[in-house]
Amino acid sequence: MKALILVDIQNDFCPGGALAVPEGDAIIPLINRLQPLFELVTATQDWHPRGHGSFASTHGQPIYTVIEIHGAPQTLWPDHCVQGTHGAELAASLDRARIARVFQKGTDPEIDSYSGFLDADHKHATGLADFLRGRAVDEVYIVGLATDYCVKYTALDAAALGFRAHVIEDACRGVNLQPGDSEAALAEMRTAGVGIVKGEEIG
Ligand code: VGL
Ligand code: ZN
Repeated sequence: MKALILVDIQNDFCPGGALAVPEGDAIIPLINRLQPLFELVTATQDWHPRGHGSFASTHGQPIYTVIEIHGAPQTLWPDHCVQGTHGAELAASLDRARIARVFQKGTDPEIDSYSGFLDADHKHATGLADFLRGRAVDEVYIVGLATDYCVKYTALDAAALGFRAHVIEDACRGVNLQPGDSEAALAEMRTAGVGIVKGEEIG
């Protein structure tokens, strides 16, 4: 059984948002066309408390500084996807009718969670893996934002957790703090056994 996972298609990652991904909203029409091709659709939602440890403002540091938190490098972001704000809501043009459940992540004030499955410290699960296994899903297709962060870590965890994992590359966009970050992320996913496909190949 195959499932489609919609990663962080939220206002703050779309143009005009607090952490806008270039062309972040351009993927939504394709994703809406893909949804009916899957029996199960789930979504993830970046959902940070105010003063989250991944926010530059929390540390009084410039955005995009990399610091160490609990022994791991952490990029510091503009405040984004704060619980209950408009920026944290799923983008209005995303078709919600077929989304069986939304899994929130990044809720621990101190630990970031790029992956839709597990926090960065790999101690806390969102429940997505159990939900999928409970519905006999063994294969996942991942789309959304951002290719070089949450899509990448969601896909790497999906493969590590034993799902046959694919990323639909034209249904994703990257932050690209450095030019080429998205390409490098796709290469890393491919090396980890994640299939990289195009939307037109699904059907
Ligand atoms: C993301 C940076 C910070 C993402 C989330 O959804 O890719 N990126 N929080
Ligand atoms: Zn975040």
